[in-house]
Amino acid sequence: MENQGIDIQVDRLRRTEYDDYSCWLQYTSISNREWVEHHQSLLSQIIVLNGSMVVKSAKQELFEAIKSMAGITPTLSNELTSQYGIVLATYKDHPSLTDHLSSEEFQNLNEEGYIITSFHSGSQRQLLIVGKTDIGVLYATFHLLRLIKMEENLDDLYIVESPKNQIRMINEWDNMDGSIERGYAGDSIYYENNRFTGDVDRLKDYARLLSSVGINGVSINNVNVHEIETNLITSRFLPDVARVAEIFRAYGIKTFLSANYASSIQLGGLDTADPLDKNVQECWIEKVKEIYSYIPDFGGFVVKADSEHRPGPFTYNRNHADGANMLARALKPFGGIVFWRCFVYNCLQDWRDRSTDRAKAAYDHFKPLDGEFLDNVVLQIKNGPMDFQVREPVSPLFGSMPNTNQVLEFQVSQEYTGQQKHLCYLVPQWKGVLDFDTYAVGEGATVKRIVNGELYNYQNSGITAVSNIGNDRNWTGHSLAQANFYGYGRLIWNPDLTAEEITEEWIRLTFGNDSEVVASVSSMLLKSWEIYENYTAPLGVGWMVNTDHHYGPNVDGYEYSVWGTYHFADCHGIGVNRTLKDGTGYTGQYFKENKDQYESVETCPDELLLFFHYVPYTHRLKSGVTVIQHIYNTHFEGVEQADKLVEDWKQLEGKIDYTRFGGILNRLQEQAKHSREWRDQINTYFYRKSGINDDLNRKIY
Ligand code: GCV
Repeated sequence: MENQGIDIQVDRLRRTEYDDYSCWLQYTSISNREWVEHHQSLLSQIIVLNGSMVVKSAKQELFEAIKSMAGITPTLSNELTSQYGIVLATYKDHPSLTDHLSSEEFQNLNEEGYIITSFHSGSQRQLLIVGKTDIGVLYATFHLLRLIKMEENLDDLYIVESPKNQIRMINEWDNMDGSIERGYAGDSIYYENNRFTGDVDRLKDYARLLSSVGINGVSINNVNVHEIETNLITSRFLPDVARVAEIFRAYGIKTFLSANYASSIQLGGLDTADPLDKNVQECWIEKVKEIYSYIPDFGGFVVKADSEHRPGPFTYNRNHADGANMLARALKPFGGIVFWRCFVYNCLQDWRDRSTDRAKAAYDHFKPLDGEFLDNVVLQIKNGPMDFQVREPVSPLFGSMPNTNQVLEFQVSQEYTGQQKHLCYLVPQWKGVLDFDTYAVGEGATVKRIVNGELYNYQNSGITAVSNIGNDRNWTGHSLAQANFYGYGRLIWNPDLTAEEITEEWIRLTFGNDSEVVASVSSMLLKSWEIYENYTAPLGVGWMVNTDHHYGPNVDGYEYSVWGTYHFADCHGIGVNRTLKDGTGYTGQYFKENKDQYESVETCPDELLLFFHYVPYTHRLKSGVTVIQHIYNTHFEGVEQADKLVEDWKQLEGKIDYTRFGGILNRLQEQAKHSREWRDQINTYFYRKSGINDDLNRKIY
C-alpha cells in the first residue's frame, strides 16, 4: 500500500467552506456523520488497476474528494488483495474482475460507458468502478462523487451508463487579446495580450468541470478568427496549444481550433484560398501535418466561412462542400474532423424583399449539398434558424440531410437571454429542441435521435455549444448561470434526463441538500426562461434588443434591419409572414406535419405565432386573449415574477453562504429593475403603434 502518485498540488481542491469557484464540485465536509461512519471502510481505500493518465485524474479527484468530504485519507493500492475499498478499473484490462457483472452489459456500452456496482461477499465490501475504457472510469468517478455529495446510500448500487451522444463539445469564443465574443463572465482563461495566460491551474480546474459533466471536446478560440488567431496553427503558438491539449487530454477532452478559411493566403503566402486549387490543398495538407506533430490527438477545425464577412469558398465560386472537403481531406489521415458551421446568411439583405428571408438561408445553402460532404465533415447547425433568441422554432435542417453528419449548436452563454445578469436557465428550452419531432421519417424523428446518429446512422454527430465561462472567480458571472453549464453537459450526456432531475442534482451539489433550498432554487430556475420571455420579445418574434451588444430593450434594434423593422409592426398588426401561401415560404422547409401546423394561423402554436405570421393586434390567441392584450399582460406579469425571484431568494438568507447569497441577490435585483425598463419600452411602443388600451387600465409609460 502506498500513497504515492498523488500530486501534492491537488490539495487546493480541498475546501472546508462552500466556494463559488468550485461550482458543483464542492468537496465540503459531510455533516451527516452517520453516513460517513456507515461508509467508512468503503471510503478508506482506493484500489487502482489501471495506470493511464485519465485514470490517474480519476484517482486524484476521488482521493482529494473523500479526504475533504469524509475526513478520511484513503490508502492507495494497485492490487486487488484487500477486502474493502473502491476499485477503479477498465473492462478491457480486467475482464475477470467483472465476472460477477454481466459481460453482455459491457458489450452494449459504448467506448465511454461505465458500470458502478456495489459488491459484497462475506467480509468483502467493495465498490467497483469499471469503465469500458479509461475515460469511463473518470466519468464513473464523477458520478460516484455526485452520489457521495448527495449522501446517497452506496450499499446496493448497480448503475449502467453510456453517453447518448458521441460528440459532446464546447466552443469557446475567446480572442487572443483576452476578450471573449459574447462573454459575460470576465476575460479569457486561455489568453491575454495576444499570448497564452499559462494559467495551468485554472485550465486544469476547467478541465475537471468539463469532464465531470461528460464534455469530450473543446475548440479553444473564437469562430471569428482574426489575424492573430490565424497564427494559432503556426510554430509561434502550437507549443502553447499543445500544452492546453495536454491538460485537457488527462481529462478525456480533445482540443480543436477554429481556423481561418483563408489561411493559405495569410500563412501560406498564396494569393488564393480556392479549395480546388492544388497549391491550396497542399498548403493545408502540410499545415495539418505540422499541427499533428505537436498534438498527436488534435481534434480538428471549427470553421465559420462565408458568414458575417468571414472568408469562404464563395469568393472562388465554389460551394461549402468544396471548402469543407478540402480541409477534411487534410485531416482524414490523422482522424481529425471539420465542424463546418451552417450559420450562413446575407447580413446585408433587404428585409422588404420577402423572398430573401434570413430564416431560410441555412437550409437553402446546405440542403442541396446533402451527400456531398466527406464523412469527417460535420455540419454544425444552430438550434434555430436565426440566432439563439429567447424563442424560435427548431432549424428545419435537422432531419433534412440523411447523408450528411450533423451536430446541433446551442449557446450556453446568454447573448440574447440576459447576458448572465438576468436569470435565464436554458435547460427547459434545450429539452424542447431535443424532443422536437421533425417527422423526417414519420413520427418519432426527434432532433435528439437525429444528432445522436441513430436515425441516419451518422459517422460523427452530437451536440456542441458556445461556452458561458470566463475568468471571473465564479466562472459564469451570475453564480446561478453555472446551472446552464452543468445542465448543458448533463443533458447532452443523456437527453432523456428531465429538466427537474438535472436541476435538483445541480442544486444539491452546488448548495447542499437542504430541502427548502432545493425546492426554492429549483422553482426559480425552472420558471426563469418563461419569466425572461414574458418581459422581452413576445410570441417568437425575437430580438428587440439593442444593436451590437444585444443587451437591454430596443424594439426596432435589430442591427441588420436598416431597410425597415424586421418584425413588420405597423398600426394594424405585427409579425413576419413566413407562409408558403403569401409569405417568405420558410414554412415549406419543414416536413409536412410541421409545415401544415406552422402554415396556418389556426394551428400555429401561440408562442411562435409572430415568427410565422403577421396578424392584427386584435387577433385572438388560443389562450383566449388578443395579441395586444397578451403583450401587456405578459410584460406586467414578467416584472412581478422578476420581483418574486428576489423575494424567493431573500427567504434563503442564512442557508446560503454569504458571498454567493449576496452576489446572486445583487444580480436578481438588477434583473428586477431592468425588467421594468423592458416592460415600459415594449408596452409603450405597442400602445403607441396600436392605439389600443390595456383592458385592465394599468399604467403604460
Ligand atoms: C461569433 C451572432 C453573434 C456573433 C457570433 C455569430 C456566430 O451573430 O452575435 O457574435 O460570432 O452569431 O455565431 O458566428
